[in-house]
Amino acid sequence: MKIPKDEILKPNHLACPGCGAALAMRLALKALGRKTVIVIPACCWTVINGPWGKNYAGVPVFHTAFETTAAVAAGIKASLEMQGKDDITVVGWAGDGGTFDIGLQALSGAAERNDDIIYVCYDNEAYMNTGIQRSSATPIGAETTTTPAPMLKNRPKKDLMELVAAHSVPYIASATVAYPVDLIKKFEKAKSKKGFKLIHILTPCPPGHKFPEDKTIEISKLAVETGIFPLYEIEDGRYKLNKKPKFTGIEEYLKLQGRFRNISEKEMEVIKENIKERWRRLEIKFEYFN
Ligand SMILES: Cc1ncc(C[n+]2csc(CCOP(=O)(O)OP(=O)(O)O)c2C)c(N)n1
Ligand code: SF4
Repeated sequence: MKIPKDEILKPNHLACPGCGAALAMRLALKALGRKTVIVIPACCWTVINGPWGKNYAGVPVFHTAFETTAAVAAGIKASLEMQGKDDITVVGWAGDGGTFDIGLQALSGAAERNDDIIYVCYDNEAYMNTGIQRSSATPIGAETTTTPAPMLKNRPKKDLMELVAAHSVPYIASATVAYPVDLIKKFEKAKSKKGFKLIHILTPCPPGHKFPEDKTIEISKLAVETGIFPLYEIEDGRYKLNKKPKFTGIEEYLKLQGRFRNISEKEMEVIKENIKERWRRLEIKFEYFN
């Protein structure tokens, strides 16, 4: 596969060094192209895109209220269609707080109506923009400012893919910045399909997850290899695994990130059990719904 050379995301954006969310946008835009409108709620990406008058994304961006990403994206798409502009892709681009929690109602509404948009959740597993508070995407054992040690996050991460799958939409995929070709292909597929598409991207965050800024790719790769972040697609209800994990390196993944520095042996066992249990359920789907 040829990766498009066009760099739509401008290099002087305002992300922290090593930001997975900035890299995710750079790769996504390569697949989406310049005929794209992006809707962004309150999140790190509001800041990354620059202050008033700047627009480092390189395509039109509509900044909206936290709760409304999917509804606004659906409205913009409907308005473009009414004007006969059918060749513009409209993307809702929100963090995990704006997707798993605060924007979930609008997301569910757009998915149920099968609105013709791509909804992207860039998942840095906490509310990073406002100072690293726990979201329902934060994994078990993570330290955040609202789950300080010794009261670490004690509930499993919400399963966004399966939640959206319950709406019977045409396309759902997970991706991460460590696998750029896979990510770009998924955006190309989402762009080519009509109806509601969800892409869930794991985007490691150096200050939030507490790791050095040159470890973003290593960490996102380990997330897939350990089985912590499965790479798969659900296309018209059919499940397809994109990368089989080795199921090793869990300790290394956790050790690389300061947010897990206070986990106990017991919490480590819970994390491993959760990975096993999730894969037990997923493998049934890969086998019987393919
Ligand atoms: C209704 C509402 N509640 C709270 C806020 C404050 N706020 C702005 S950004 C943000 C965190 C966003 O977190 P997430 O969606 O995970 O994106 P990230 O910052 O991690 O990229 C919060 C709580 C707001 N703008 N609007
Ligand atoms: S806090 Fe994290 S997600 Fe936000 S800009 Fe910095 S690295 Fe990116």
